[in-house]
Amino acid sequence: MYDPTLWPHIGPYLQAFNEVMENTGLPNATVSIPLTAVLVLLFSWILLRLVHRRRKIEATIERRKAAGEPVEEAAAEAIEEEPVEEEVEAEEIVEELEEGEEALSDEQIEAELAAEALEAEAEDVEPEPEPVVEVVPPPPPPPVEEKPKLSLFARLKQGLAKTAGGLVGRIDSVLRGRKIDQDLFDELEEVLFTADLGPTTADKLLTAVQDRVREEKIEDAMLIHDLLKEEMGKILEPIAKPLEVVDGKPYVIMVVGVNGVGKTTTIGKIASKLTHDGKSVIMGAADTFRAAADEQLTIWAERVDAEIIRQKSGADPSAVAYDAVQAAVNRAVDVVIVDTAGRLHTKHNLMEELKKIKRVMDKVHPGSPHEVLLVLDANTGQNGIAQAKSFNEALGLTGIILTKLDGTAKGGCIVGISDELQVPIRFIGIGEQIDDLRPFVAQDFVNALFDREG
Ligand SMILES: Nc1nc2c(ncn2[C@@H]2O[C@H](COP(=O)(O)OP(=O)(O)OP(=O)(O)O)[C@@H](O)[C@H]2O)c(=O)[nH]1
Ligand SMILES: [Mg+2]
Repeated sequence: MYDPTLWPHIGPYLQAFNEVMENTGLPNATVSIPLTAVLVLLFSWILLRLVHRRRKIEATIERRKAAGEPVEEAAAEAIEEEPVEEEVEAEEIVEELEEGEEALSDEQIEAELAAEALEAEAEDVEPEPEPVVEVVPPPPPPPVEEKPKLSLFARLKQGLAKTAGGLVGRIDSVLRGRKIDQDLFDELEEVLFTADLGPTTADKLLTAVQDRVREEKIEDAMLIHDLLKEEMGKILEPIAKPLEVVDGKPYVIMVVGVNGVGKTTTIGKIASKLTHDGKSVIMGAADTFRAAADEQLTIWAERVDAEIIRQKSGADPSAVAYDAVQAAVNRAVDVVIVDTAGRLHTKHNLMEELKKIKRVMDKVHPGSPHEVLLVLDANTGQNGIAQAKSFNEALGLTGIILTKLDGTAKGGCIVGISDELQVPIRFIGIGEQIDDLRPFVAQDFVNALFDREG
């Protein structure tokens, strides 16, 4: 109600206003005027904030475009800071600008794609990557695995899934309910020839099985499953020989293979085993070709407490190998492991480069390298046989390491490789972690390959 002592000067106007308000059922002027004023101030403040934020986002986007950086991050930055209503606005502004303004140049797009690829790669191996500040970040060793690991047998089985599914399943379906005759052997031959074993080994296996069926007068066709398993074990047994580092002062190991098979990771794993056994290790970063390859190896060296010898990117890999072996000789280091750039086994010049690296090592430390290890990706299947043959012809392999047997792979190819080349299998890689390298045990491998369960 109107109080004349409280509002002496504007009394008549307020009284009239009050009467109108009372008639409409709204609060009297003593309440409504301050309330209106507060509301007007509040709306003005929100409006000012929105305009201010919009300007800030536009300025950020302009700055990023000028620097050739992705504009989405500007929106993301803005969105992170903004309350929910403003997220929509930030996204709209980016869309408007992307649509309405002139497109980025090809160079800028290419630069962005390259940066994106590198970021994706970094995210792949590191769950919480640092903000990307380098143009070419090294692929770091994978983070320490937290989830419980499968048993070695389970991982082997998983790794052989493609071979086993294609081979053992088909063998059983050929054998089931059949009498042993030439037709059955013809069908078995077909199955073995199309498996990852390779034709020569398949032929050898079949002949051995036929001989035993005849000699042992076997009549139950299902027993052929066990015969094949035993014969495969016989092929693998002699070449299951783990790496033995003898006193070479230094003992020199050269690691080769095609791109991305796991050479550098495997070197890290081997070095870890060796330093754990109390051996001193020098790593030679002779992959001077791939950007940041030496950084990748450096991370492993730090992790396993090994020393690293490296030169600038693009340097002659033989020179790095020379330095590494020489340093190890001078300092009486136990083992040198030389990493090399991945290369296709069909590229003549690149294979010649490997021969040169090998020759140089022999010059510094006669008789070295003591081990030339070929790393093979188990997913390669039969192409692994071709790779192994080429690298063996060029370098004279002393051992093979079969990696990525933990994934769905085609590890059965190792039977063919072993049979045709007679090169020992030193290790199998069953994961990305530092301790995911195991000696190759022929019987475990065959059991996993022929396991019918699950
Ligand atoms: N699952 C699994 N991944 C592996 C294994 N060994 C290596 N890797 C992964 O394979 C990828 C390539 O490994 P690298 O060690 O960089 O391969 P590389 O042969 O040195 O590659 P280049 O030097 O580029 O030729 C990485 O992501 C490794 O973590 C393994 O046994 N199992
Ligand atoms: Mg490498």
